[in-house]
Amino acid sequence: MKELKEKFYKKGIEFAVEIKEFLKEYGDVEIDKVTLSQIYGGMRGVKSLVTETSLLDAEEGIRFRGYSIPELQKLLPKAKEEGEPLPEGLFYLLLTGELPTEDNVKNITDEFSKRVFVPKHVFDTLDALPISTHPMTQFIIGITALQTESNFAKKYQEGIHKKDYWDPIYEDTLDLIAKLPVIAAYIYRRKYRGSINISPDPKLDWSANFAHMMGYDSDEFYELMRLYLTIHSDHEGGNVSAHTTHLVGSALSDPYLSLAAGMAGLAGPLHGLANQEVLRWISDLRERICGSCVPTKEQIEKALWETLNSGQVIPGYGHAVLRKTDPRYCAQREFARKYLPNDPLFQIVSNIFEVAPDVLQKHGKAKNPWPNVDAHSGVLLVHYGMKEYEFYTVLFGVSRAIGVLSSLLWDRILGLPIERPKSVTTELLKKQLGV
Ligand code: HAX
Repeated sequence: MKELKEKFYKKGIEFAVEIKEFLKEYGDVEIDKVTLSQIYGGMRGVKSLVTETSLLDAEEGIRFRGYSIPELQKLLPKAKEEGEPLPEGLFYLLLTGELPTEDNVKNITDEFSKRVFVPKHVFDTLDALPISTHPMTQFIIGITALQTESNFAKKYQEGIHKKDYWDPIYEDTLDLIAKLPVIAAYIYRRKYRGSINISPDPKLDWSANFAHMMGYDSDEFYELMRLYLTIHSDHEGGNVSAHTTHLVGSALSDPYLSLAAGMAGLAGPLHGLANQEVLRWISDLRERICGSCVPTKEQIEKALWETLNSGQVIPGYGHAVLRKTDPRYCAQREFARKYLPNDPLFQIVSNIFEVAPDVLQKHGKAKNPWPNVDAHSGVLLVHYGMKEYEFYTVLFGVSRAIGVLSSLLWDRILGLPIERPKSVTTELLKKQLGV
């Protein structure tokens, strides 16, 4: 693992020099103008952040270090031939910008395995919460309780040179990614399986081990987790979970606190919680209409209109940046076609896909009527028996940690400053415009 750390350091300091020169030459060049609508409209489209790990194109979808999801499904090392990529490989790619070898990936798996220990006080903290506590709330509390282990927080108190920040943050990043599945699985087993816990298995890769600790030991579920944890990891820097982690980290809050803040953002229904909302929407529909049947397209269309007319959103549809079907949706759809083509819930999700874009277009509000990542993940999980949809966003969070922590690490090696955009009042804006 020394090799990954050394490689990251070398790439980091080289890139920091490159950026310094870039800024020296072009620092005063204006890139885009900002409109009044953008200032009021959630800063949509305003280029005001740099995130090196991934880039989102409205038409094409996400590229991780330049690679699309189908490309990574071919190029990243796998646990089995023709299988799904190992997210450890994606982590290597995000940190170094290079595709890993099988050995590189194996070293990361081994390293995560060595770092799985979670101190007892974290479990005690979780045990003190009412069992009804939402899994995302438990997850955020679990991460915060684990903050006692932060290398960065300790080093900062001892006094550390700013050029060395990246080193303890690197250690915190690896520790966190290794330990999150243990915390997440503990929450799952505590809430839904009578607190009968399953120990990690050091022979398994990171995703399979997570599946194992939750109690899902089939090759197909392992494959699903590898795909799921790869594709949910990163979605450039402006989304709520990535931006929050970056923002909080910019105050030099350690990676534990920064990630907990990012996860609080992911827990919003317009962001990561949408995956639970999709399943809730489908379950409510089935209950109302026909119990366990497959609702017809007409019934789905009627239910979509009812949701819209009652002032609610269609979960799993729309996106702030994307203007086509999310490739993460497509990757999951392909998985379903391969492993569960006849699953009734897959049939329902496919029927919604046929009806919802048209309804949203007729409704005339959403700029993007196409499905996003969250429209498809639940059906795959339910197929393998994970019906507890309140837990789904925790799975998302474990994956998202790979992306946001990789970016945080890059922030610190590049020496990015505390974030502090300027806010204004309407009065000032009117004065500025002379109106
Ligand atoms: N259903 C109903 N209305 C929708 C909609 C949807 N799925 N998507 C957008 N709209 C509405 C917006 O609420 C907005 O209405 P108002 O003008 O009344 O405020 C209007 O259409 C324009 O919105 P937009 O510009 O197209 O979309 P935004 O960038 O404002 O919001 C969202 C993007 C993802 C939040 C939005 O599409 C949405 O609420 N989708 C449903 C929730 C969801 O699936 N979230 C997950 C997104 C992916 C993700 O982050 N995963 O973690």
